[in-house]
Amino acid sequence: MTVHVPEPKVSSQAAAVRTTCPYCGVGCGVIATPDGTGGAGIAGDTAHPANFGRLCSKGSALGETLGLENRLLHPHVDGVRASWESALGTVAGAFRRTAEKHGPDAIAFYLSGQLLTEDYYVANKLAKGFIGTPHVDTNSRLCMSSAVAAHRRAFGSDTVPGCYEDLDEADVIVLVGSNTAWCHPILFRRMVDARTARGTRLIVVDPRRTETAEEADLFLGLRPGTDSALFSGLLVHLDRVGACDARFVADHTSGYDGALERARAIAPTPAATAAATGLSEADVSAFFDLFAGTKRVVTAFSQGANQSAQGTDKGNAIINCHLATGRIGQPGAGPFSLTGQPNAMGGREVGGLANMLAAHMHFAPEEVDKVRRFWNAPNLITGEGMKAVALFDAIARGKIKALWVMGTNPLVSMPQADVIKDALKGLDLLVVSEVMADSDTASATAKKTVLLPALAWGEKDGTVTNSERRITRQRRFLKAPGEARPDWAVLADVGRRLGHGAAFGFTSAAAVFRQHAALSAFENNGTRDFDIGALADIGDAAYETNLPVQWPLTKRGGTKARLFSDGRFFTFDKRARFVAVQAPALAQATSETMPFVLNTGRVRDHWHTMTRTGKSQRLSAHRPVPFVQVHPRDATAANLAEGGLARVSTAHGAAELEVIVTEAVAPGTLFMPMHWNDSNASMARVGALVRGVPDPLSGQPELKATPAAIAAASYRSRGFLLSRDPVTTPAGWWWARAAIGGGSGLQFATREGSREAMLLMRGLFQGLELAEYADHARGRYRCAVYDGERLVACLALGPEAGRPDWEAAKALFAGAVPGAAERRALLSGRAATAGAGPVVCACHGVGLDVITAAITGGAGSVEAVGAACKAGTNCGSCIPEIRKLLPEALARDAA
Ligand SMILES: Nc1nc2c(c(=O)[nH]1)N[C@H]1C(S)=C(S)[C@@H](COP(=O)(O)OP(=O)(O)OC[C@H]3O[C@@H](n4cnc5c(=O)[nH]c(N)nc54)[C@H](O)[C@@H]3O)O[C@H]1N2
Ligand SMILES: Nc1nc2c(c(=O)[nH]1)N[C@H]1C(S)=C(S)[C@@H](COP(=O)(O)OP(=O)(O)OC[C@H]3O[C@@H](n4cnc5c(=O)[nH]c(N)nc54)[C@H](O)[C@@H]3O)O[C@H]1N2
Ligand code: SF4
Ligand SMILES: [Mo]
Repeated sequence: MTVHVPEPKVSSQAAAVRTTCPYCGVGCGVIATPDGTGGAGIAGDTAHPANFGRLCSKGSALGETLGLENRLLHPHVDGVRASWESALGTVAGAFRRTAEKHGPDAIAFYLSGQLLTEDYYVANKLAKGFIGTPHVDTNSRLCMSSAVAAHRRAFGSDTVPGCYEDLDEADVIVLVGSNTAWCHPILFRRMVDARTARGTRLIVVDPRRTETAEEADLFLGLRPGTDSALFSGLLVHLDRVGACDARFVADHTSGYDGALERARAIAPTPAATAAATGLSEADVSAFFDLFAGTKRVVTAFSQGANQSAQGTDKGNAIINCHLATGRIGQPGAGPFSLTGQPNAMGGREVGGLANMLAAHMHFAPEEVDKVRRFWNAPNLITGEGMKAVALFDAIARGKIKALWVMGTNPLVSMPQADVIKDALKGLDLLVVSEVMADSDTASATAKKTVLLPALAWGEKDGTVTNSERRITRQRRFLKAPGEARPDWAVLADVGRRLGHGAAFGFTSAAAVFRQHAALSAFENNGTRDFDIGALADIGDAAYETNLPVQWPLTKRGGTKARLFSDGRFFTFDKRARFVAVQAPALAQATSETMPFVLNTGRVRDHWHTMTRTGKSQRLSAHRPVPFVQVHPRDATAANLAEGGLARVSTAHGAAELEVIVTEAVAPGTLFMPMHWNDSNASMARVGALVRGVPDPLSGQPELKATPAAIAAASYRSRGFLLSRDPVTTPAGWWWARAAIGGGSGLQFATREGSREAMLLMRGLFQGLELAEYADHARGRYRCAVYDGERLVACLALGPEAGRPDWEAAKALFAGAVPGAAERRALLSGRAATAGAGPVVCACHGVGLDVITAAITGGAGSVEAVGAACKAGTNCGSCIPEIRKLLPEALARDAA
């Protein structure tokens, strides 16, 4: 059966379109104004309740990521371009054969919190109801499955009780394992505004002194993995000082005594809490007093809590303290799981995790029966499937024969990614739905490999749900490029090819959404938190215009900004549960050979595996190379210099990274970002290093604490090469590539010297004019390549330990046609004019040197710096970095 999916109208006029940012879970409203040539102007939507017009650096730079370079535009089978007909025929045929020969549970799906709800819904329905495999998991397993498990244990449902207004209305905000200033920047601005407006105090709990910590009133730099001890100590303290809400505890909860007894065993006193967490007793007491003495407390948590082998307990230890004080579902008070991906919540709503069925239903027989009847599903599964770590393990063991990966890049983001890379080779069928042709996972191969081109942000239509349960539309404002199609339509096509025409006859995203909404309300009657029944009959026109809305949104009850305000939860007796948590312990101890704890996470301007933010030169300027943060004490001991290269290794793999020596990390710990991958760095894939011991309850792997070793990596020369098109580096070089104005920028290190570099340039750019400066005795070589007047490449190489400064050369390269003085400057390596330094403010492209000059010139505050050089005046994501440069901060650091 063929179903005609009408092309939604895209006006060629520059009509502004309201849509949602495709990055983080804040879910900011964006107004995109297409320029008619494939690009678009981007602005914050002042009417959107998540951001009121603000965008962070990543959101602001969305316009720079719309280009079609490296896009996957056509289906491919085994590396050869194929028609949709033949590619989907291959997929459906292989699925059918696999199911016949090995059973349907030899087929697996690995999905993503970045899919739209409609994509996710169809994938879940196809797999769990019609193919009949329970093995559907998602990258959200790596992201917030511990928060989900903690919610379910405490509330009987996976409910985020609060809303963003709680952040505006809180008097204390505790951020646990959350680098909010960089990872949820617009929410962070709301928190900082609250501080200005009402004196809200910010407390940051993180083993690393992050940019968020820099802004905090109290920073608790605890030992990795010890959060449960901190919150156990807090529970004991709340009880002791009488800060608990005895009435709420008695009327609306159960399990208090057991949880308290366990907490007393873990951290009976502030002194014991200090000992268990490595904090000072004074800091512990200050935290306890602030929490106990303030009614309006929000505790927001993300990956430092979730990505832990005890992530579920960490979540419950936090929730326990809110239940004990009755601070839940009230204005300005509650536990708040900050979701990472734009549609982490939508994935939970459709049931995209392996331990869920659909629409917040699990596997109770009556739930299975409901979903079976609603879908009229012939092969509905009756129990949980394998969670990500176990799933990839089953692939390695040959239990799974066919895998469909959609909207995620597990060869970078999964722990033990090298093992997974090998495992995929053994699959009979690997299907990858991608927008980029060159992602690490799109480059993987199996016995049969099918690549399916997906529509990207700006090209597709659907909905996403943000951290506060707000459903917002992503709308299309660009034409579909090549043969790319929406993921939901491709999944439905496969469903039809497998003989399920009636169930997969969807002709629009709106039609999928209506069915999803109807299922949420199906025989619900208030038994399930997720109910958007009021949208089950939404017309196409209203789907175009009506949203954003917050769930629940029932036919009769309307919407609620906060849940549990009435003290009624979704357990059978309507009481919330206290949970007795385990004493903290790292999943894996360090050893003599692996003496460091390797922590991993994010930087301000890159998104995950960089397939999109990597296209933006603005975003690539902030942190152009992969790095490892090392404490000065450890750097000295291991002979590591700032800007030099180091090899970080674990039992699973290794990476070579630039060293940042900083007291932001504690002695004995290292921090490495998760973003770089095999297409933009020689050896910096985080997944290769990380062990990933799963939490026993949620299955979320520990990504923040792998035993590791570090040693200097020695190379003879360091340098950079700017070119219009990316240049392939010789084997054995260390390199990292970043987008720069007008081309591609390569930072490299090599065991070769200036002569070899000279030969390389002469070989690469034969027939063009090479202006060269060589001092082989000192190992220096500089070269600028011209095509007529136009600068087409530029290389600098020297023996320095640190990275040569490329800012001046980058500026000239972006200008394309340098004048005489500038040509000389390129060869001398000295800037023709005063340099700007490494970029701090991505929005206005303001460099470190400019900001320091403004401060030296008398600018004594963030505002004054902004007035002097514009830095920090747009999205504000760089304000913590600017504040660190102010005399006050420098004086504090020196003290
Ligand atoms: N710029 C940017 N923003 C993003 C993303 C991105 O890729 N780039 N991704 C989005 C996604 S999907 C997610 S999930 C979020 C993640 O947002 P965050 O959770 O804020 O980000 P991470 O950097 O992964 O980790 C947060 C912090 O946990 C700390 N941590 C490590 N171990 C512990 C511990 O034992 N206890 C405590 N308390 N803290 C610990 C780390 O030092 C780190 O600073 O960001 C979202 N926003
Ligand atoms: N060591 C370590 N590992 C981590 C983390 C960590 O902190 N440390 N964080 C974990 C977390 S929280 C997360 S969320 C994951 C994120 O990890 P991934 O999900 O692997 O990262 P992304 O780069 O966001 O991958 C999304 C992929 O989907 C593609 N894509 C974009 N839009 C579409 C679309 O519309 N359709 C399709 N089919 N494809 C699309 C992109 O090009 C990209 O390749 O990483 C996890 N891994
Ligand atoms: S905070 Fe930034 S990345 Fe997150 S949704 Fe808003 S603009 Fe996008
Ligand atoms: Mo995430």
